[in-house]
Amino acid sequence: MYNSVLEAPFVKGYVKMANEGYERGWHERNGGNLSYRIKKEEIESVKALLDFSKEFTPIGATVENLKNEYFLVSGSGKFFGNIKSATEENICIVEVDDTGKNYRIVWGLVAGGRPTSELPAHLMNHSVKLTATNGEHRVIYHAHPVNAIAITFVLPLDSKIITHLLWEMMTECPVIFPQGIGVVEWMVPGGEKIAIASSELMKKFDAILWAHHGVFCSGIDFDLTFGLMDTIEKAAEIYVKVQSMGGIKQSITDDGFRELAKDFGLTLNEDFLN
Ligand code: 2HA
Ligand code: ZN
Repeated sequence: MYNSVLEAPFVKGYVKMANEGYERGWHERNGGNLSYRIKKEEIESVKALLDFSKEFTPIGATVENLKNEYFLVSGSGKFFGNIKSATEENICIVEVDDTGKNYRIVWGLVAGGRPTSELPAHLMNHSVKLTATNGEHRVIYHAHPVNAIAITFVLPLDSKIITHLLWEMMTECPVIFPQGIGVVEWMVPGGEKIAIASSELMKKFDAILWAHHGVFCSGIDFDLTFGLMDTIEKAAEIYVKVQSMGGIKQSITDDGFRELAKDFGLTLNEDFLN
């Protein structure tokens, strides 16, 4: 159907989002990673261009409900800033085998390399979200936005406290993340422990703050997932500015949040209200 995988709209959407994140300054060096669970019809549209000759290798996690799924993912050690100009060198399509334990690269990373070091976290989050959203969510995005990281040095690492403050920072925040944000204490990245902690929280939340590291977001498509990251980072930036002006003097009340929820038809996470 296409002469090159690069022509497929899902690849173009991925590249646009990765580049936007880079331009925001959320991806220093090789920071961050992005994965997309490819739709059946999308993978069919490029199947003739894929290479199925490589061996399967262990994921480092078991994701049974993702068996035989395909993902577009960034490469380990690759720079987001290069994805737009050298797409095939920096991202790849991986296929999960029929046990959900192994993957192989079927396209991309043409100069060599492996998928993101956070592949276990990405696939475990996809696995949880596939179940939790009935297959609606397809994008998992990890970035290193400055202000969201900064607040984890001064606020208690508590999902309720951080969510409530971010909700207060901009009226649209509770509309965009009504369930709130989960917080994971500092852990070594890339491993199974952080992947398990994140995927546990992903059962409830669409966004997770990794203390002193970054943010993981889940969403239906590229725009919504990017928009969630952008909103969280903007709210965190407002908080940093408010603190630098002497701190909160007045704010939105919990009754205000409840009114907003009523008018907007939202179900706000009551655990995070007082
Ligand atoms: O890709 O962001 O968490 C580098 C990272 C690891
Ligand atoms: Zn990271």
